[in-house]
Amino acid sequence: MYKEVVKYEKGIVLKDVRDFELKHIFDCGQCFRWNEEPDGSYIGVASKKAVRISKKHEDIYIHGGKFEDADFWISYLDLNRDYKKIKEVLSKDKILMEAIKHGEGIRILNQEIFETIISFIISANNRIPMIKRAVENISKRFGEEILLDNKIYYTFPSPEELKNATVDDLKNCGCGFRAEYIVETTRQILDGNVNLNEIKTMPTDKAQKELMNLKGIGPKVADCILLFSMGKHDAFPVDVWVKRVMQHFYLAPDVNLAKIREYGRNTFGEYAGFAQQYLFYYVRELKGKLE
Ligand code: 8HG
Repeated sequence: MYKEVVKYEKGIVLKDVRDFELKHIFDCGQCFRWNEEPDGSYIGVASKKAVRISKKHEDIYIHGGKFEDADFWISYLDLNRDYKKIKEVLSKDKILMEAIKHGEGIRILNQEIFETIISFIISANNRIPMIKRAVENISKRFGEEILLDNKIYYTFPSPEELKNATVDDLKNCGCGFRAEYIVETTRQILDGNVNLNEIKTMPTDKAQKELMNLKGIGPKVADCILLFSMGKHDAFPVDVWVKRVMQHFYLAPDVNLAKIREYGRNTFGEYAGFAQQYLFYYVRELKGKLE
């Protein structure tokens, strides 16, 4: 929800945006290419565009953003969605009410599919700073240079650009044992034996199964891809953090991942993905305090 887009000398402004906090959006775990600057703005690269985003009152400044890309940013930042309504519905649950207080400005970004696939393959058994480093290294090595304020940034490579990357190259980027999965998955996508655009149109459970035909993609990584790049807001990715919070507040301690996923999807329905994100951000803050 935004009122209008206007130009200013350095980019564009999206006026009167509600339910939007930079820190909540860019540091809630859904993305790996946004970094906070000393003044509280965030610089990032999305779909071959480098920008610096800041917020003043209710206005979002996209420094380096082109007017003709306004629709891209509105979609990327999910500004056409009414998060007030989502939060009202989810706040009926007491735990979520707390989680939402903590991350009230979260929005689920609409990210590029291939980048999200590779990033979440790297996320398996990994920590966020290490994931960010590996994704950055891959971009430096295989992406294209772009400039913002005379500084060089790098786009995330397309499948074609990543085609010639070897297992050793990717290990050197910090991907570890996941390097082989990335080489194989890139090949599978280029061969066309997995059609990502078709998967995007499938219902969530079927789409999850299809994505799991790609090397290095299990149920949880698939759910992240569905939620963060395919608009499947009923996906409920269960990693160790979400598992912990669900077992602590909602379920028995011995319930397995598949059951937690099912419970999350049944309880939160079309908003399961949003619920998951508020919980993920909240529980990482609570950390050791749960046990
Ligand atoms: O946004 C995320 N949701 C969930 N459920 N898991 C995530 C997100 N982001 C993210 O990095 N992870 C996973 O959490 C990847 C990795 O296994 C771990 C990092 O702490």
